[in-house]
Amino acid sequence: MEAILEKPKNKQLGDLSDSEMFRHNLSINAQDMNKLCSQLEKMIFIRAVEESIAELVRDGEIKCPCHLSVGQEAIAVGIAQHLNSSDRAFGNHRSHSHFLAMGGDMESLFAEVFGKETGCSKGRGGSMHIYAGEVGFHGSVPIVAGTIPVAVGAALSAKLSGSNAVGVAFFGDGACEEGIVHESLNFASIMKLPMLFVVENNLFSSHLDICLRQPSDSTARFAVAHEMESRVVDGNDVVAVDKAAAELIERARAGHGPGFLEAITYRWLGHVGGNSDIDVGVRRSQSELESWKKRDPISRLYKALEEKGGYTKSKFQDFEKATQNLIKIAIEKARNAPWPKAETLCEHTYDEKVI
Ligand SMILES: Cc1ncc(C[n+]2csc(CCOP(=O)(O)OP(=O)(O)O)c2C)c(N)n1
Ligand SMILES: [Mg+2]
Repeated sequence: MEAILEKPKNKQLGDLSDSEMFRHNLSINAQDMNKLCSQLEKMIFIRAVEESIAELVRDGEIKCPCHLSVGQEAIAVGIAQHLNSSDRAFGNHRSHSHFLAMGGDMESLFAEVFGKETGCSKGRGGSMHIYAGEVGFHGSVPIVAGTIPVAVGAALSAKLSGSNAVGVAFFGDGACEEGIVHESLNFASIMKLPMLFVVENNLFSSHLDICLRQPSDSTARFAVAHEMESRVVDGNDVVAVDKAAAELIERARAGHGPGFLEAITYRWLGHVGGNSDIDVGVRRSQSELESWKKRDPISRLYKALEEKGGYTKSKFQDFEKATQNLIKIAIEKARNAPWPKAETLCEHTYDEKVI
């Protein structure tokens, strides 16, 4: 048992997976300042929502299992920027950030995690089954890798109908250990589908380090195996994610086939729930966590913007305050919303609409 817990050194990501590296301010020269400010505010917003959910989970008021993306916000924000409501994006068990970055309604997310009828899945889904089809987020499912072939199907449908939409699957490094991922990559590649595979490689699948599960810590090798265009980026750098997403999505829309974006990151909270020190019953390394927090996607962008005079501390505080007010209202509305009626239990099981 001891031998298994010793971390092997199969690190191909190099500095990208080294928590001591990439703590410098982002390089934002030649970037559109308004876009960066909007990305910063989206990340602050997502983190504030998830931190509120974490608190409500710790207090026992939210009872459904919640997998939070605190620390990983730059990935959803950098990618959602390039998507629109006719695209078909799919998430996984950790998808609040995808839902919110794509423009899903925050009040309906709170109502959903409270299990209320006004929730985005009418209170039947909870945190792991969220949906905002109106903005192009076609749902999340907790079965690891379960949505990936569905996203590929959506990309096939977009191609066959001649639309300019792309399919997007957000998934984790752990999902790459499911066979369906490789079938999906192969099919998307051979059919040249307008598809983006996004691996949020946070180096863990619940409590297990990727180095204990795979012969390499980088998943982009699977894209290479399927002759697919890929990028490996610092997932805590929204500028890098944005650039890679722009390139891969543009290629896909132009009919040049699918792309694979591996974004290296780290989650600040445990696998599930609102605590930072526990990962499915196993104690996490607090020193590693503290080290990764120094690569915070929000403070890195904020500091870079502040240095260039693009954002100020008071603007940051005002935005946080306004966000907290919106969250407070959303929580109160969720608390007061009705539960789904027992007699409607079997409703909304299937959606007759074809996406
Ligand atoms: C098919 C399947 N196997 C196992 C699980 C249990 N499970 C839930 S999340 C998870 C870890 C997934 O890790 P990763 O894909 O890296 O995503 P992360 O949690 O790191 O965001 C596991 C094993 C599951 N939900 N579905
Ligand atoms: Mg993971």
